[in-house]
Amino acid sequence: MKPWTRLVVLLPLAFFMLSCEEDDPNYAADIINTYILESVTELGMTEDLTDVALEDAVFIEITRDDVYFYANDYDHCDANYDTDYVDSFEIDEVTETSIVYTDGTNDSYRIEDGKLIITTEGDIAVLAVYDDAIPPAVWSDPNLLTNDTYESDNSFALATAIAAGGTVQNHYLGECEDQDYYMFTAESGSIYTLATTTAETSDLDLTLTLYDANNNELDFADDINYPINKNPRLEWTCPASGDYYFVVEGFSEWEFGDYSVSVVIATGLTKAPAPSGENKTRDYQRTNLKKFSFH
Ligand SMILES: [Ca+2]
Ligand SMILES: [Ca+2]
Ligand SMILES: [Ca+2]
Repeated sequence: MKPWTRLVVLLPLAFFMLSCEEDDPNYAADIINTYILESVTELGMTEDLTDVALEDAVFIEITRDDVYFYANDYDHCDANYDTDYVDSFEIDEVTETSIVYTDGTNDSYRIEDGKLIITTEGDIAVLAVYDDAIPPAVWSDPNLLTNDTYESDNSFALATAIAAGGTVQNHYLGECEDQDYYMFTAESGSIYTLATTTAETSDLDLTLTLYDANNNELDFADDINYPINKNPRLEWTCPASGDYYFVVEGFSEWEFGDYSVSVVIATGLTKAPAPSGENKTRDYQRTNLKKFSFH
């Protein structure tokens, strides 16, 4: 209901009841909602975020008193962590065109095609209404990851088969102790190189643990060359033909990002190519989250 419509309906009732209700339009009611950040325009450049996975999305909740920002964060892994938002600002009042904060700053807003459009110093954020619960469950449950087509694979029973011929698979390590299990078939006496690769700009720090068919640990690798290359690489001579497993996981629980993995027969210095996707979107959004803290 538009503010003026509400006035038309409510004012006669107010007069009838001889009440002293305020007759100012309640503009706050028009913007109180939960939103997902849909696009950001900075310096005239628009970044469309409509296809971003929930793992990397930014959510904004506007209540009568505050604006809350939600971004995926390792703190969501902690069951005792009781503040889900990463930033918040107290609202003083909402006018027809502005959100005024208690610190004296304000942002312009308008509603267009059901979307809330915020303008801050010439930059624009488009917020679409989000109907599901926030933060989304995927932020704390690696089994729900939507941007890793091999999930769920957090156990030996769910291990992904990978050929020992140099096939490269692209995976995503989620926060909150995502583990990616792999199974490959090896031949006695052959030398295998198990390795991950990440984009040069990635901070992802992975480890790799090798197991036999009975889930006994055989070997472990962390960094090729810390801190320059934090990928694990394991060279291993197979003692007996059969199936073997390995697990790729983060060095710490707050690691996240894209990586590639390969198993190659180490006849030379075969190197897996860099992953096709890197996690730039996430970094970009983090930058913009600060920008669109509205201040
Ligand atoms: Ca994964
Ligand atoms: Ca996994
Ligand atoms: Ca590592």
